Amino acid sequence: MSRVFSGIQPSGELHIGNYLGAIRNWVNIQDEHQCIYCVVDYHAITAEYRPKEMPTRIFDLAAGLLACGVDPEKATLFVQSDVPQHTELAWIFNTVTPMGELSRQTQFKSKSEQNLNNINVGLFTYPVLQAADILLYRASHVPVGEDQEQHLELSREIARKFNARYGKVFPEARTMFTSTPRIRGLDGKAKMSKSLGNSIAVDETEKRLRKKLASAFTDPNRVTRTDPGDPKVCNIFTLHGFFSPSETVQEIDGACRKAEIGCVDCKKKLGDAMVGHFAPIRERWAELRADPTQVHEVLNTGRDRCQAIAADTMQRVHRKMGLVR
Ligand code: AQP
Repeated sequence: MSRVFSGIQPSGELHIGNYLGAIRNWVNIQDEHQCIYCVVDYHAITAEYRPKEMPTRIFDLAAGLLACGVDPEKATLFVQSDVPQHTELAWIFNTVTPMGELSRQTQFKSKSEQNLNNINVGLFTYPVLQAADILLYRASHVPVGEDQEQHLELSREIARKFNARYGKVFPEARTMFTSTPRIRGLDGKAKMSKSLGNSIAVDETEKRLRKKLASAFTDPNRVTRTDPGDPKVCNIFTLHGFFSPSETVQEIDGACRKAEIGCVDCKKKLGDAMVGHFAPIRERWAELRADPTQVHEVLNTGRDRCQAIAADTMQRVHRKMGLVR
């Protein structure tokens, strides 16, 4: 069984970009791989946040992941700050990471534009900590969305640099994408993202979900109800592909092209399908919120397993680097 690692930030709502771009994969592969999933709270602190809210965010995200189908019998779920070796290895990786490569990371550029008042060093070295997250567990595969590909390329380079300088410890982790690694937001253009305000949460109430869908952009060339639409460019149609039965998707495809269905009805059908899809997840999530001990037990078990692997990796790292007495 190959080892898989992936993480998600407790930086706000769990949205359907996270769900379709990453979490779906997390759930699908847990039978065939040894999966380690992490709530990456040290990453989340690179943006402004309220410390008082963080414990709830961490708990709620962990509960949400379990509700989405992460199975603690099959996969390990834990919180990053419970395993101090993440930051220890990140420091070591700082010493082999080329400054030039780090400066070329596009996420740093876009995040710093969004946070002009708080362009911190942690935001800059975020990909180094991410490399440490993955390589601490010597993971060979990382299921993520397309936005993370550049970071993963850097993690491979860091592994190569470390191995070349000190001797082989780390594999070069490969990226695992879902069939749609980039989910667009309600604007139909940009990546769905909490910070862009174009997202739909997994646990949206039915009322809010329908309201958000009503505001979503469709085919920009379809101006009136009688214009034929092009499902290929419509984000609502893309979402039907995930949530509606294939017959409905085919019907909508034909009807939209012939202007037999308008965007309002098309969105209503999508709303029906999404409400049905997410109902069991919302229900399970509510149960877990009501019984926090279950979630804490899962996270404690995850912490213990991960601490053991992390200690083993750091022992190998220290030996190779001569950091021993
Ligand atoms: N729109 C997306 N399409 C596909 N995959 C996505 N992911 C995030 N957005 C999309 C994937 O979700 C996983 C968790 O990533 P994260 O914790 O880094 O989430 P995020 O980047 O915090 O999500 P946001 O909404 O984009 O946050 P902000 O706005 O704060 O930057 C990753 O595998 C990611 O690829």
